[in-house]
Amino acid sequence: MTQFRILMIGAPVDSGKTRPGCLMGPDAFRSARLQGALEDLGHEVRDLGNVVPDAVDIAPRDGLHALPETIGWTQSLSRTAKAAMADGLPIFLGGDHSLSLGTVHGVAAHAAEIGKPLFVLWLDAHSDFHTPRTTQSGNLHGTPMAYLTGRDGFDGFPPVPHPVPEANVCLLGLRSVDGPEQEMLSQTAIRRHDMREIDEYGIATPIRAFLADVAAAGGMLHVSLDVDFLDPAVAPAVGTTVPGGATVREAHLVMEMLHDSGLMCSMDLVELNPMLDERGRSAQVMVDLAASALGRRVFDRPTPRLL
Ligand code: HAR
Ligand code: MN
Ligand code: MN
Ligand code: MN
Repeated sequence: MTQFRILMIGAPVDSGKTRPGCLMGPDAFRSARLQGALEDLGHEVRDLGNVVPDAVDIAPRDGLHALPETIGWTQSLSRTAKAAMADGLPIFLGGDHSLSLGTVHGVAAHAAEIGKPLFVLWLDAHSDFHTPRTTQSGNLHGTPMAYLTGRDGFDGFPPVPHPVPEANVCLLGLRSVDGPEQEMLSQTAIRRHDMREIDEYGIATPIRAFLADVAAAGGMLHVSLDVDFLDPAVAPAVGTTVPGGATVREAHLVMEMLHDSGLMCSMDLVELNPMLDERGRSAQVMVDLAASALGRRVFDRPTPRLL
């Protein structure tokens, strides 16, 4: 098995929504033994500690929760991500999903520098495709995909010189997409797969097609895993639960196929709110999923090809 140099980077971002708690996420992942689980697979793992947000001189804006702080995080995480990409495979321990405004921004800068196309897999109940102009909640964790694909409306944020091409984005697990998001998404080439499609065709079908395209393009893949991708019955520790999510087995299959593909270069683990957890079980399921994405398996065999 390919061994990686894995960099654990804490991103205790809690500014992307009003309900606090995600700032404890990085330590919950540490307490659930993420580092040991990855070392058990033979990887070299370094815990680089937690990032802090840049201090920025930006005015708050009505209707947007904690805008200056979120911009500060975007700046510092973009820099951190770009540097980490040159040094190993970063896993960003969130923190709410607004951290991806920064992590993917930095990963995209790295990809552009080495001349590889960047692909993004967004495992989430939500499309997170609002802009600061369309959001109804004012919660910026609902905006990263719009920012990273180059939508307007992100005044005060770092410019996006390397937007992720729409056709390189795959949203998987959708079951809560607001009206303005539906409208904007319908005008893009973004791949979007809701739970109904997963029910009808199985989760392997869309992910297999997407990974084949990443490989054919010689691309690199960033994976952003939101706790609410999972069904709340198995992962309750998230402020934005939506019933009808992925099962533990569906999520592991995605991770196992990611590992087999050898395409994943960076990962976010986001939205874990330990205040809402039950005996640490959501943290544990997220750690187990990360381990699957990095090679944990029962039998050493290639993916069975049945079709
Ligand atoms: N669409 C809703 C909003 O804008 C909920 C967004 C939830 N986003 C989170 N979880 N990152 O995906 O408020
Ligand atoms: Mn999300
Ligand atoms: Mn550049
Ligand atoms: Mn979500």
